[in-house]
Amino acid sequence: MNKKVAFITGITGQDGSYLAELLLAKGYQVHGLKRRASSLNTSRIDHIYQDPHQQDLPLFLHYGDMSDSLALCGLLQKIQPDEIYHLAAQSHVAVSFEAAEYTANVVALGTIRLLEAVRLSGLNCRFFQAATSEMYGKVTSLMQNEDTPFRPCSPYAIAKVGAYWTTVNYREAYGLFAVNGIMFNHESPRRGETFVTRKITRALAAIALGQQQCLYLGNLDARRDWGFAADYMDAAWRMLQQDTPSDFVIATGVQHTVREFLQCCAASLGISLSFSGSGLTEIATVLHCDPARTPALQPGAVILRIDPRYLRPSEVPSLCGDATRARTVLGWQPATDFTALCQMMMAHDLAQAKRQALLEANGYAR
Ligand code: NDP
Ligand code: GDR
Repeated sequence: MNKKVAFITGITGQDGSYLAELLLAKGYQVHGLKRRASSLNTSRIDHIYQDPHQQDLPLFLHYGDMSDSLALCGLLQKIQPDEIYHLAAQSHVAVSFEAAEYTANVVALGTIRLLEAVRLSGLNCRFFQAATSEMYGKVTSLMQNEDTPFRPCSPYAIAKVGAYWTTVNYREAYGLFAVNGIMFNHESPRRGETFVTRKITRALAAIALGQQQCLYLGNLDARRDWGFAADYMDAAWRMLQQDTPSDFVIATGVQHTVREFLQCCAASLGISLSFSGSGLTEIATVLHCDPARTPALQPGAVILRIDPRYLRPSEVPSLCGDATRARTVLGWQPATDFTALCQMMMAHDLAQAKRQALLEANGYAR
């Protein structure tokens, strides 16, 4: 039997790397869109990408950009995918306030470009769009499902609402198997370093080893529903295997504050924290720590302060997903809970920080 062919935009990102692994394990031929950068940007997939001169691996990378319709059309005609996973985006909410037009171009228009390329190529393929809980924005309901109205409050979220409705429109207007996965926050050791979870785990690792004194964050009260990225890519794949196309919320159904994420990660290093002050003066102080595990750290050390530069012009206060449909229709459920996620990310970043320290101590790194 011929291998199924998948095309992933955003393959070099967090989700793209997990999805590529999953599809290769299922026997797919995988093609990924990679944008040109002045330095290598494939670190998340280097472990699965091998020199095509050496080995016949079913993973192919193609240069292109979501701003380039002609390139997208040409690639689809060449690749002839059975399934498209559209993950490419300027995905940072805070950055979108500073790069609103660019974000709209890549996220909203980029999705139109890709769907038009599918339509004009006459392809009979299935299409997954990476929609987001950010579309709910300043929502008032405690939990959000597929019927909850959108109230976006950032350029990123507004662009994603456009991409969401474009996907629905191509399904209704042209009968395309096109679906939105409304994914709540999902993280991993491969998460971009400037998202709050990874920023916390990297900083705590450096603080534990005495390489950094203090971490600076913005809003600690924000509540998010955090899951593990690989679980969410499993849901994306399942969505494209259904008999009929429809949209699904993908979430754990459990929410925590940013403060709780920090506490949980610190606890996994044997550090307990005490929070005092409020608003911009809030700090976190080390209450207890284990000298055997974190010899550089002393009780009483202030390891967290607030920096107003990390506050957003408009914030999403609280999100928590109701993934009942995904559980019942897709048979999907997250395999990794909040504590396991914190421990996984913390262990990864501690090991990475130790490795770096060893290299530096032996003169092999800066
Ligand atoms: P990342 O930021 O890690 O990855 C984004 C990917 O898009 C990267 O491969 C990036 O390339 C690529 N990209 C960015 N701009 C362009 C462009 N102009 N042309 C082509 N490629 C581009 O995001 P995630 O993996 O975390 O998220 C994947 C998708 O899911 C995104 O659409 C995101 O908005 C959405 N999403 C994510 C959630 C999450 O919690 N992670 C939750 C809900 C939705 P490069 O590597 O070169 O930067
Ligand atoms: P989010 O993720 O905006 O939810 O978007 P992020 O990790 O950036 O922020 C989560 C919450 O933490 C608060 N916060 C900080 N955030 C960052 N980045 N840096 C800080 O220093 C900081 N301090 C507090 C934020 O204000 C926010 O409330 C992510 C992205 O992956 C999107 O692409 C995706 O669509 C959504 O998740 C679901």
